[in-house]
Amino acid sequence: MEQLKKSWLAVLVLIAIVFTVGLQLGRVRKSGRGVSVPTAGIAGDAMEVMKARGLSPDDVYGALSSYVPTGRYDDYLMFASGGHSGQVFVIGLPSMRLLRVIATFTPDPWQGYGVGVKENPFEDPMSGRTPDGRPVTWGDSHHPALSETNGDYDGQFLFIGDKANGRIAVIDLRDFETKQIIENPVITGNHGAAFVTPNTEYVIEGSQYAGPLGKEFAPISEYKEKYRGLITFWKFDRTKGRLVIEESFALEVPPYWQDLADAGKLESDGWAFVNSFNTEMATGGIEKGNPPFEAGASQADMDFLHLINWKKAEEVVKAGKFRTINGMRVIPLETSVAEGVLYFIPEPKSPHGVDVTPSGKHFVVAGKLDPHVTIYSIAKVKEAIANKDFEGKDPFGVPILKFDSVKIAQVELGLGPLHTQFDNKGYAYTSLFLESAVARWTLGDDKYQAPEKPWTLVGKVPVHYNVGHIAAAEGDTVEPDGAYLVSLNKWSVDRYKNVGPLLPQNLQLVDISKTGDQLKSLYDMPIGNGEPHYAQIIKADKIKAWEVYPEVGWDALSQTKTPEARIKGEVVHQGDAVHVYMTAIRSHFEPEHVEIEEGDRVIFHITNLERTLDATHGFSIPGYNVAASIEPGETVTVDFVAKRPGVYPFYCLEFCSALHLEMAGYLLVKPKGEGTIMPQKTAA
Ligand code: RUQ
Ligand code: CUA
Repeated sequence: MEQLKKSWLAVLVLIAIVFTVGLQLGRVRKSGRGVSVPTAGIAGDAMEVMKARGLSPDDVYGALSSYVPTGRYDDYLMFASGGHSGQVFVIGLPSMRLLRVIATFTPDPWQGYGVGVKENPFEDPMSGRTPDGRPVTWGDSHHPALSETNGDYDGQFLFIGDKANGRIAVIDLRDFETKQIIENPVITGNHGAAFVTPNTEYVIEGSQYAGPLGKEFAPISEYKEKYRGLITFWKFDRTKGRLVIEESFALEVPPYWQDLADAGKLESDGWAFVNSFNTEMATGGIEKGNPPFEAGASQADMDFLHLINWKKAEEVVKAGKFRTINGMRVIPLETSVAEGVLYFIPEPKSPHGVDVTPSGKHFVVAGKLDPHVTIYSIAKVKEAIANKDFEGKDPFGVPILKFDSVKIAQVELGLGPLHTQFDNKGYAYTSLFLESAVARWTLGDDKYQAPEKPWTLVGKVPVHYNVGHIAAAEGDTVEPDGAYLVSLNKWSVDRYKNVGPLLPQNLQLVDISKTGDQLKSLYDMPIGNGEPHYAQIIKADKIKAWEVYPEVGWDALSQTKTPEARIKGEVVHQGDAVHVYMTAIRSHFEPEHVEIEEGDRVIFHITNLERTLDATHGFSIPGYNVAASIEPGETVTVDFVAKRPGVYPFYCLEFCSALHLEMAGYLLVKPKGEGTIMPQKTAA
């Protein structure tokens, strides 16, 4: 009751604010723009709206806290993985508006991605191929990682892992386009990807399901001998914006089903942390009367957190102590042990997330089947390693640190803890999958100090339902922002009007700006696409995206001006190929007739001459599976052999002007041997 009274008081105050602001806006509008907007009685109207729509004080609080009026921008951008849609979603906060879907592992005709246009990574032979040589056209994107400088998001690049096919994609945040997809040549699949080291020296990719290295065959009866996990450190060349396999390396690890990863920072810089959850080395086979994986992999009380000294690993590679598998330098397991690159730390009960705190002093592990989170100290870890204070070795000879000598706290939170995030008030937040809640608890002796006593649970907020990851504003950096947290819920069940048996996921915005147990869920965002796993949230003003490409004739893949750009359309025959240098500007293509012969290879180089924000043109050739997006200043290439004669109207796909429908032309493919109709220029 007391609570209710307080809430109503809050609403009355809010309404008073709305009323005052409304009045002033009204005055400004009347005098400033000469538009008369009735303002009197806003408070009354707001009350009526509340009543008519049956809104509670909390609803109004949520609405007013997340609403971003037209023309105003969001404070944060959230990059969420799209699961097996293969894409990346860009969502504004606090409005929770979807601003962009970045085509990443899956073709998207709107973006001219994977549908006949050359300027995308599908063309690259390293990007992943089916056994018969075709590009792989989907992915299971899990963990996005923003590039970092000194442990802080720098807004330049985004990396994301494809769990299904063991690939990493690189997205350039100047134009929000995918520039590279690179497949791990040693192991199939990943999960602990992508996580970056504090200066984006490396992008970490941890495998999930063990397999024979080099993607070869070995019977499952030889699991212990032949199956392995792999932790890859992909070297990132920031100038080129590419991961470079020649400078990357990987560690062979036991077949323990490695899970999530995180990179150390500040005090733990130089270390990487990777969970595992099948140290039992269960091999399943329910149909043969064996325990299923879910039972076999949950036997032991402890699994092993993998602790990797990647700076040491760099030296080992420099000293040539590796073997090369399919072009990747791999440090053998026994070498990692001998050189002090790899250690194990016991971690309770099928752990899932491992997260490094803002100071880098601590790392937090959540055991799915344990109601606690366990907090370890990197100082204690270093001390234990220096003193060789081990409890023994695993079957592969890896030294195991003593749980009690490196753990500094355990906090009981509730059922099914998964992932942890941080704020700037000394709190940590952990998702509770089984409880459908997010728990807030206090860190001790970290960068910030909460008012409550360290290592205690201080509050929970229910979420709907089955939360996987959570993401807090700048929550993985050395300087988190607090303010907001988004709960990425797997199930939405009863939250929305049913639209059939395949339900949307539910992303919930939570206000974490106040202390103590004051956590408020503000807004529900259904996402009817893919399945967002993880997300990172960056301050919007750190992103400096281009409005139009820097110069007319820009090749978005190499991020340079291309010699294939023209400002006047022309057709040039060159050997067997017909080069069509085409321009696009409101509202025509030039040339509008393209006449070729059956069997000709035709290469369109289409340049959008526009310098106006948003003046994008499209280019489609129905029947030849071509859909291009040509953004202002961009040049794209479409290259195919015209095997089927006929008349193919091509047209602009974007509604670019009032005469957009007239922005069209004809591709005329004459049957072979019928002579030239239109005079065309021939290259010397
Ligand atoms: S994980 S299931 Cu990030 Cu919790 Cu992929
Ligand atoms: Cu250009 Cu429509």
